[in-house]
Amino acid sequence: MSDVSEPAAPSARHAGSPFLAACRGAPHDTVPVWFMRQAGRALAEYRAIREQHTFEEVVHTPELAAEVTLQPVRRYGVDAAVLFSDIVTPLQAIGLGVTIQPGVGPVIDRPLRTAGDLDRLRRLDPEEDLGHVLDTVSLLVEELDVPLIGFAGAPFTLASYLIEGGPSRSYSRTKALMFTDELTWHRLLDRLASIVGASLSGQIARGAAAVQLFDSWAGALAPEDYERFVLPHSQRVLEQVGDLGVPRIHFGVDSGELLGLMASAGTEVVGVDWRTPLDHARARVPEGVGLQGNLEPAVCLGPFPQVAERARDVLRRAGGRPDHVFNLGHGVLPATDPGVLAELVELVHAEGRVNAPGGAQAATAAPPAAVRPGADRDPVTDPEVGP
Ligand code: 1CP
Repeated sequence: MSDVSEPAAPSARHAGSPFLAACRGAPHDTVPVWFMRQAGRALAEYRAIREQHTFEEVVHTPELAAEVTLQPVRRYGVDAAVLFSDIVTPLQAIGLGVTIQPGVGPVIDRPLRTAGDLDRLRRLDPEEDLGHVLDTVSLLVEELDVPLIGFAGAPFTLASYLIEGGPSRSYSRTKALMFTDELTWHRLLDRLASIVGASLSGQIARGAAAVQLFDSWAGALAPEDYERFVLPHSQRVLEQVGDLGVPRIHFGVDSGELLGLMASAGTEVVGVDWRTPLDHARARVPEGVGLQGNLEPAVCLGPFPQVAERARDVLRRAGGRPDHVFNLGHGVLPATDPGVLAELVELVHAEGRVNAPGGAQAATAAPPAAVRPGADRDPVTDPEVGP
């Protein structure tokens, strides 16, 4: 708990935070860990709140949203909290008619598909439009001992929901707009970049100590298309918050071929999904940019000894470098046993040792010889569990 009455700069408040140190590649002792989607349906205490309230009610009620954000911090002892909200919340706030449907995700009343639809994307004033979310940030900053991660959806991922009307497998309408009307495409992403940048800036102004830009579905694109149609807009988002003194994390799913480009968008850390072994990712991302990840989330549906073996492999591949933040390769699956995640945090804290700069070989986890060759690429049977 903070003992200061004025909100101090995040860096001062969290001087000893291993998470913030790792985001900067600064010296610290223990590998920090948090989980994407650490709040939510895997936790009985979350489901209990959702029995009483809709998703939107939780997000719009600062006390409830703060409570749901704190639940996984208490349960798991993670090194960072992540604001409970959604990537579409800023779009709801400017009146786009988005609902979060249980078991589905965000659904848009009237999808955006033509140049004429662009006018529906007005500017976002964070304090005016997202006051309830920012009040949650303020409550959390008072309450938390660990840094709070703010977040937003990147322009491409948001555009995919707006154009498709909801979750998609092929993104064919999104890509159709991209390839048939490039001018409208760039104008759409430019507007989204302004909205997203404003949302992140608002969260940082209220005390978020780091931000993550989720370009969850960018992996649907070939690198040349990502570079031409998406990167300039994500770059502009990250630039907008570049001078605000908090580390930025840039994440996408299935983004192995995009990692170098995503790193070049202007970020302190790139999030890596489970398909790319962390040491391979390291070779694709320039020095000076850290890595976050990347245990296969479905491994956590299995027995803990297997989770431990795979977590040790992630640590080994991270090599004890000071610029690694342990995470899953994507969000916690709802069927995950919270006990497994609690044990996983303990393991990372007990075994994830950071080497002193220029120090000896990784003291992390099992020696390479103990790891079965190709263990990281074992297919994990993937029971159909919704997001
Ligand atoms: O702990 C946390 O991370 C909770 C906060 C959080 C975050 C960071 C939620 C709550 N959503 C998100 C981001 C988010 N939302 C992303 C980026 C992260 C990712 O890739 O997983 C995306 C793509 C969404 C869109 C979304 N919202 C989906 C996915 C739909 C799809 O296309 O597959 C879903 C299911 C939602 C609803 C939602 N958001 C959050 C929760 C807990 C839920 C489920 C709601 C419920 O049933 O209670």
